[in-house]
Amino acid sequence: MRLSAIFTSLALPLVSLAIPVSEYILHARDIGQLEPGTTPVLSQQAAFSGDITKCQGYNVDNTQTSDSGGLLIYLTLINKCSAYGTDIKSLTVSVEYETESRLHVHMYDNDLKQYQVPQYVLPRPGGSSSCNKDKSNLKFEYNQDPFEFWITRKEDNAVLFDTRQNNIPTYKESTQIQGNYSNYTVLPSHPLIFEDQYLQLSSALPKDANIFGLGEVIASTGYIRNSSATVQTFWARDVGDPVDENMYGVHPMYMEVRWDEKRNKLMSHGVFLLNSNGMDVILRDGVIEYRAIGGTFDFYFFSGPSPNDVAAQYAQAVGLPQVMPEWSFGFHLCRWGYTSVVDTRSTVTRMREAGIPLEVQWNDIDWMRAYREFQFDQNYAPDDYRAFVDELHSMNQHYIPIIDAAIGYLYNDSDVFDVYSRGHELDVWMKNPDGTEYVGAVWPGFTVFPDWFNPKMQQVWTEAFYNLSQVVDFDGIWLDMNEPSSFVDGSATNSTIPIEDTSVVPPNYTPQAPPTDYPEGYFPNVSGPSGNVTVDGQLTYGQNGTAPKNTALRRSFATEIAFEARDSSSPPDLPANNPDIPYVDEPPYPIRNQAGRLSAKTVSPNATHYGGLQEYNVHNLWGTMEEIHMHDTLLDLKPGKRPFMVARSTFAGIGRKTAHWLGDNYSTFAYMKRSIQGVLQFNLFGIPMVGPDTCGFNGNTDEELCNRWMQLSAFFPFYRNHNTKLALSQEPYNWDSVRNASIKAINARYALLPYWQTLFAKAAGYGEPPVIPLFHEFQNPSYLTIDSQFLIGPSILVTPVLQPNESSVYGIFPNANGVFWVDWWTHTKVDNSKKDNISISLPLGEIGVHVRSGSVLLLYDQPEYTVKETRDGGYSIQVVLDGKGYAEGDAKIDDGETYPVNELTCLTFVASENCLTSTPNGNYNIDNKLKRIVIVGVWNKPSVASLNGKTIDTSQVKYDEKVGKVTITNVGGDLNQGWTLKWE
Ligand code: MIG
Repeated sequence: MRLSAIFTSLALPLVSLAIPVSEYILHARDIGQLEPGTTPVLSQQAAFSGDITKCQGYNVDNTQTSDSGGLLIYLTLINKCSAYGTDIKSLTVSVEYETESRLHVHMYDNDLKQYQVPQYVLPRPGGSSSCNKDKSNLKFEYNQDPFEFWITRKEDNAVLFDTRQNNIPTYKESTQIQGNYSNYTVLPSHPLIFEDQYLQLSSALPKDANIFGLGEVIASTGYIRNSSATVQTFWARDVGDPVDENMYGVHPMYMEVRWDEKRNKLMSHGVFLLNSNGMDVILRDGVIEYRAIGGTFDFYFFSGPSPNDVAAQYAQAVGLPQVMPEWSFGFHLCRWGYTSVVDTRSTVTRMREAGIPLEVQWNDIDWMRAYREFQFDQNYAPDDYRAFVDELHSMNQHYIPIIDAAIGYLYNDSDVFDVYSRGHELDVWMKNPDGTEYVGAVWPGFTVFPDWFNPKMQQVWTEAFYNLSQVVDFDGIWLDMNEPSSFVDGSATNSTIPIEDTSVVPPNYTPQAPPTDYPEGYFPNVSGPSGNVTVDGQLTYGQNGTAPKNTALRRSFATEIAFEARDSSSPPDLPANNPDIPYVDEPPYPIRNQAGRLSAKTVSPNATHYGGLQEYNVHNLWGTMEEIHMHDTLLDLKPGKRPFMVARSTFAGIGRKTAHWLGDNYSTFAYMKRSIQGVLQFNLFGIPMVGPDTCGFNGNTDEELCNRWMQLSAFFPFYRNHNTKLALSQEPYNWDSVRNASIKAINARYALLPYWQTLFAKAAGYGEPPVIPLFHEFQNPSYLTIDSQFLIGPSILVTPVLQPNESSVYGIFPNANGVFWVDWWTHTKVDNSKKDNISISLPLGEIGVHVRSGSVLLLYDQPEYTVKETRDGGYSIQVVLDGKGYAEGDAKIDDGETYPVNELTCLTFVASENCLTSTPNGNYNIDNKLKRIVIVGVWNKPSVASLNGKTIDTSQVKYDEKVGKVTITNVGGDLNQGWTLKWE
């Protein structure tokens, strides 16, 4: 490729390298190197070598033992290193055995200048007083000169993390990975480096290590990562679901899984680096290398050894996921482009007419006046809007509007925008380095950005939502654009450039024409636009002054509400450590942000927060801090009710407050498949309430893709169909086949709601992920790469068709220890006794859902239009006996809405020797009755069945000999009591 062509097409400033170029230099600003006469950026003029091979690391000076057997190790720099920043000469390594399975190793600067994530953002778990070195399953050992450490799992003597340079392979040549950045994969040596703007640490990995996590990412390899050629960057970024690039969220956590031949078992462990600064993590065969541009090395190690253990131990450390309101498991419908209340209401009506359950209707930014949130578009006039949301509630349905991160700026002196003005008055918007308000641009044009570190921010936020709630009684909130996204690079104004004189022009990214892309294999010139039911994009009323008067546009005195401070929330702790970063705009080590500069498409790292804290250090926390404030606001508005929000940018641990959707995917079969790896990834990250834009966001969908996807997503925790502006309508009523497929899948989903609630209660209680890959349950190394199927808990296996034009699919049906699977709908057994890889027939409109032998599931007996009606209809129990006639299961039942949960009842079910028992335990009173019991795997027709010793009338007992199924109807059982069912 000709270099000059690249240069002219790049909008990046051209820079040249002042630092000497050697083959080992990691410096990846190779673009611009050949352009003479340009001024290097400041950080490159500085005397940093860019050559890590000169660094020799640190010596141990001194150590101290703590009572719990932990350690403090004091380190001194061996030689001047100055690779990409100023060396920090004295470090402390604190080693704490926090629990038997968790070891905390924190390497920090003695001066405490480096940034550390506030407790408010991620409360530290701390240690259990009863844990000590001897009880721990992990062992920390180290060398003195230079300092190197390694961590062993005692149980199997496996070295899990190993910074000894002799054990880590070096790579003097780059390996080709996608993009122009292969220099990043040169790993010439592995010293510990700790500079103000560059921290580096490497650890040895097994060859071909099985790594999961390090997201948010859509990896080209699927859920499993490419451990021989990966550069994973952590810098929150607004970008439509790219492959192998940094994107919305930041979760510097991985799980590694090894096959233990002797034990015949998978041995897994987890590693979490708690650091909010920009970072690259490099994987090459035999090594993982961390490169952070600030902060400290605050590591947590989790001993596993089962994959579920690792996920649970991680969630216990960073925060257990919030238990979600039951209604949020219903079907959600959204799109960008519902132009009015009338338009939105007609969608709700059409869903009901089509008989497709709709639990939650959403609106995108269309509801806002000129995209300015908290003000209403003329076609969303307050009275109409209020009436519409009230209607939804009267039908037991729910409503969620979008809120963007950035707040519209005033256009001129006569402009009115209460929320901006109130925030200006209380001085809560982010600042330029000179103390003026930082002004970027998003949908409303120029915008400011909330400063979540400001102690008054919560008040401004809650007031704004209180006022909104007086019109729209929303049930949850959708938090978009919170990386935060800004469409211009830098601030449009500061103390020397008044906004009137700015040269910055806010771009308009609103799609002007319908997309022309369709799913793979769909040719519109042959087939025409499939399903030509389109939503009317024209204003239906409101022209020529006929619109209802929009009172919300008038200035109302911002309601000042004195909310009582709740115990659960405390104001953000101001940084103990507030470093003044010298090269804040262009750090000497340029992380591989695929947007380019750190400031690209977001707020500049030089913007400041309360107390002078620079965005450079906390960029990756922005979304999560918004979510923490939003959570408090939602609890203020509806005390005691489970908050529900769905957010785009997330940081480690925020599953304790929010759900997440997988962002702007594409209407393609490839992205449908990728939605599975996304759901698995966020289940590993402790944010289990997650799902994709079903039927696809960017581009047009088609009937076949939407049919398959509506069925697939029905088995993900968060189930929402969402679409971009102007793309072909994709509500499930648009095609008959999609309608039928959706109803079928939603009915199965609603029957399974008690099972979902049980899995989420366990996640909230101990951190076990609800949605898991096969290898979490079945110890088989060949299952590690499977991400075209997944499990819901231990008992439900989902096998979708992910290709166009196919009506059957091969799936893995694990058969270890005689396990078999029965079809959810027909109860027919899949014959997996000889092999586990089996083709099943799944014509359009069908998805593989199978129940594992040996399971007892508590279900809702009769799926209805809404979750409430479904719940009110009572329960049923489904048993699938294993080959020995045994099955077990449990259920956790609560009222589905109270926060925090204070009444919960657990039911334990055991089926054995022609007998099924239920044992309740807990304080929640279950009103709804048990209506039906289905037992699959009874191969002799029973002559008599009895409940608690009382014979059940034969008219209530049916037998199906084909699948060996006993069905008992009209049970009328009270689940608060223990009971025994017998059949003979
Ligand atoms: O820059 O609000 O991810 O779901 O429809 C696009 C419009 C802004 C991005 C979200 C998408 C939403 C869209 N938003």
